[in-house]
Amino acid sequence: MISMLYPKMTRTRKVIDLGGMWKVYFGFENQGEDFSKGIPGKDYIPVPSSFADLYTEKKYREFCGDIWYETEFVIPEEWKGQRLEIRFAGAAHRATVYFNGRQVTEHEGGFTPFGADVSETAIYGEKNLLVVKVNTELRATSLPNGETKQLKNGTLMAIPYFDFYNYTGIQRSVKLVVTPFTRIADYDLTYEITGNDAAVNYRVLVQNLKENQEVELEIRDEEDKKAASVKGESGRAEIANVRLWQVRDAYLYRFIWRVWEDGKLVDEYEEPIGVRTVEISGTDILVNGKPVYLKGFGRHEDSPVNGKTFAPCYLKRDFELMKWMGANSFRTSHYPYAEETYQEADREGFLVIDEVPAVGFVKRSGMAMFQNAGSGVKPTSFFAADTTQELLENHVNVLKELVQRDKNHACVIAWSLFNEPESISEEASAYFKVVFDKAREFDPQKRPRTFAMELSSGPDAKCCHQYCDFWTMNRYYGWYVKGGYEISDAMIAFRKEMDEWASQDPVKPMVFTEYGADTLSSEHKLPSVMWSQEYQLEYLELYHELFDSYPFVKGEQVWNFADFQTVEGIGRVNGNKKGIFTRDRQPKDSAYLIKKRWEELPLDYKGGE
Ligand code: GCB
Repeated sequence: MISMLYPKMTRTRKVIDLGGMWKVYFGFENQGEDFSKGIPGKDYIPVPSSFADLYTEKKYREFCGDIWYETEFVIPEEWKGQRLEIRFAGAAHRATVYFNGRQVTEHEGGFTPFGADVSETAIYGEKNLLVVKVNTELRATSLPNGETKQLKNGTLMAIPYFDFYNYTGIQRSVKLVVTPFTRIADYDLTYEITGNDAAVNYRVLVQNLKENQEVELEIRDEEDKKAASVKGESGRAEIANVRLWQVRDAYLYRFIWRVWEDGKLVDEYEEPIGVRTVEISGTDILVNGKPVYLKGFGRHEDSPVNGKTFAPCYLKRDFELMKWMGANSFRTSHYPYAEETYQEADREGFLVIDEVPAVGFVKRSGMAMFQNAGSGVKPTSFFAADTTQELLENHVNVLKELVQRDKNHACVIAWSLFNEPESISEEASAYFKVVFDKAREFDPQKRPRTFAMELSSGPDAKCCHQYCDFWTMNRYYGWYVKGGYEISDAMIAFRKEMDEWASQDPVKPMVFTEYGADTLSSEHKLPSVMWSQEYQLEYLELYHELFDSYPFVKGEQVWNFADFQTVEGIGRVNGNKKGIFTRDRQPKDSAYLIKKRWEELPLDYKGGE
């Protein structure tokens, strides 16, 4: 098993970043050939990167199929006897890894880490060859969901059932992690807060732990004072006068795990950890027992030229902009983000709804996808396919990897298990039950679970929203449904729907995870027309009025933080333009409107109502 812990240098561990320019080979004519012992050609590409926007020819941008990557490096003789792991933070959508010509692992899913123990396959004191085959196809069994078709000229083309661009490749870091064979591989934390004190219940997994070895947890505060110290593979650490992690007021303790043998340090690992609780009570979302109102965004990992490459400058800029807006939360729409995003959210006190890449579970592409929200057509057949069982296995697996990776982050307050799936058939219900139960089973902190519901998952569609601990809504009344001059009718329909939600038993907290209008930053028009900045402002004001009039609405995450790349077609003008910021992160007029509102809304807005 590889460890999902973020790779860190400590007194007992080394981490070597293998990123840089790697040789690459796009199998235009040679799909299916085996290059595991070395790849042809002379083309080099940055790792990590999304390849799509790097080249000048369309055949690269739209490439679909197998891409081969290769790099080589020397492993020093003195590392013999230690455990060597090659760790990929994410390669989309599936990868096969070969080390010195031998297959060492394969992985399905583009947004969670995987890797292999290569201690045995390594050649010490000499050059080692790392080859990776990445397959970029979308499939009926893949998360995200889609299909791959063959054009008449033989070329493969990915057809996503979602609108964000299908950026692929080795998009996140690749690291060589050197640890002792006895190593800290995983740990779980849960908290009980009583008065000024906190009890931390923990369980740590140490691989190859010997009988004469002892495990220790030491907790130090931000002033580097010891807050607690306990021994054993599981137990309870008491922190007196605890300083809790609060929304936009983060406090992080250092949790240091050690393995000792006869007074000698065997392994050491540490992470900054925020102590906090999360629960749902009536129509409130409680953090540390107090109601919170979510203000923020649905986002994407998307930026010019980078595509979905993890881009640290955009990470920093995005957090600065979110803080400037008065935001306190976001959803990782529509897939697990790079690990560094959650680390930053922990430091900045942001609340994160962490989403599984279960998007496109309606089997619609192109214009049909955009028009759906207003069509009133209820999709019912998605989960009745022959491929459903395999899809479910992949879904549960990626969910397991996600929870394992992110479970100790204070910022993660909920799991979003799907985005806009078909949710009204019996088959859907059976499928949802498994996924929701698994989320509960995997998460030691038992965080609230939800799925982002599109219009056909309305209050009448009882079969799936019953599984949610809180409701999350994606709504486009006034955009896909009766846009422009008809928006007054759209808002009447919207209020009718809201009244039906208000009469559910029980009523649960509702967070709007999407609402927005495509807006070209170049367009002004008085009076407004759709796509103008004025229309986005009018649309948002109507939504704010509606949110304010329903006490159980406990959050608003506008779609989208920034304009982002989509597939080409008549429904999108070189990208989705619902951003409050442009793709290069400059504000549209709407940013000032929302900023004013969010700066005024108290954190406990409508708490207890
Ligand atoms: C949605 C999807 C999101 C799209 C958005 C839109 O409902 O969840 O991925 O980008 O609508 O703008 O159409």
